[in-house]
Amino acid sequence: MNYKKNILNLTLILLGGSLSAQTPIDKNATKKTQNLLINLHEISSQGFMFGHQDDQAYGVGWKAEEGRSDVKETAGSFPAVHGWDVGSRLGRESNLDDVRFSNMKMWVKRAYKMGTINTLSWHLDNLTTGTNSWDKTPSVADILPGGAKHSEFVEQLDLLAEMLESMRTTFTKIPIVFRPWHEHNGDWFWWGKGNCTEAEYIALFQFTVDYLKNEKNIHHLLYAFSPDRSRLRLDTLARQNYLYGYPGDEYVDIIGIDNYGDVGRIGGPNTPEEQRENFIESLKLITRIAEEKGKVAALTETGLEGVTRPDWFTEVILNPIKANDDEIDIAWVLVWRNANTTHHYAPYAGHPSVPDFQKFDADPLTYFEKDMDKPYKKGKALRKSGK
Ligand code: BMA
Repeated sequence: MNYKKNILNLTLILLGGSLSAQTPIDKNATKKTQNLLINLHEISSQGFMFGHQDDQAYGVGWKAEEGRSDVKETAGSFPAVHGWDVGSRLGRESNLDDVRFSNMKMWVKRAYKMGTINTLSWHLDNLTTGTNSWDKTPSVADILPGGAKHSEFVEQLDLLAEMLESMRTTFTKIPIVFRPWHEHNGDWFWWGKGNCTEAEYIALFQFTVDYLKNEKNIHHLLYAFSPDRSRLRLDTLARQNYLYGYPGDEYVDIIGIDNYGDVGRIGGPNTPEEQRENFIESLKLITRIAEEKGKVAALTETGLEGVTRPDWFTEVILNPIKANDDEIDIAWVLVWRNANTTHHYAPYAGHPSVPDFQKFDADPLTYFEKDMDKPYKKGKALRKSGK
């Protein structure tokens, strides 16, 4: 009886799905930003890009040296994704990890020109107390409209918009994946669970997007949502649990996850085998949610501090993904920053994990800078094909 209706619904779902899959939430997104999203879909169905936080800014034993990168000096090529952070406070000379904003702009441009992708996170200070992101003093209500610190927050957004505007070449605004208010299901940031209500968090995310897009006319961003795996269930309630604080399909392009707990951390509750299973499950989960919503999934942060397992890149990251690549579609995997010999997540020259990192790079499933072609032109993102 409902046969025709079902067919019609199915057609609409398929059409709607494929259309939304191609379109950023910002209906006025620049052509290159639109193309990037289409390409991210394509990339995620083939393999995944390797990303590194602050890659060009510093590494183990060096800082702001022309053309350097620990990833390049070990794998032979820059990462395909370059992560940056615009905290603690815009308007200062440098960010919270001492990266000068003027340099960051230059490196963002360089990453763009080499055919790679930039993503920004935001460890904004707690504006209520004037201290850092890890100060849990409730602040979200204060910075939302009507709150005592709202104008200070708007000032930060204005400065952010200014910075984003300046991330450009002569003719083009550089498309950027913006990933604000990350790991919000954890309780360690002032925007985290327990430090604000879910409704406040959603309002914060929505206000941020609406303000940049509608008030500041910023149209070269894709927006990423990225809960932390350590506070996520993986059982039958996983989907519902993942969507805690989700601001809605109109506010998110990238379904991300930050996962440090399933990738070899010692001292956690799970055995290495359980971690591996959970790692796979967490990536299947974001793949499913992204697929159902017509979005792109990504492992937005991960890493094993100090890369204390020399075969970490192939055994902990690559092989589990490869063994499940029919159920895992992620556009990138980004490891955190290389601050020093103990706090680093990518190898550096001479580190025991270098040979394995080179194997990881050589695999058809992984993409570094040398594998990227033109990610801002439709259908031309990659030089090598993965799956
Ligand atoms: C953390 C550490 C800190 C750093 C912060 C923001 O994971 O790396 O040292 O300040 O990220 O980048």
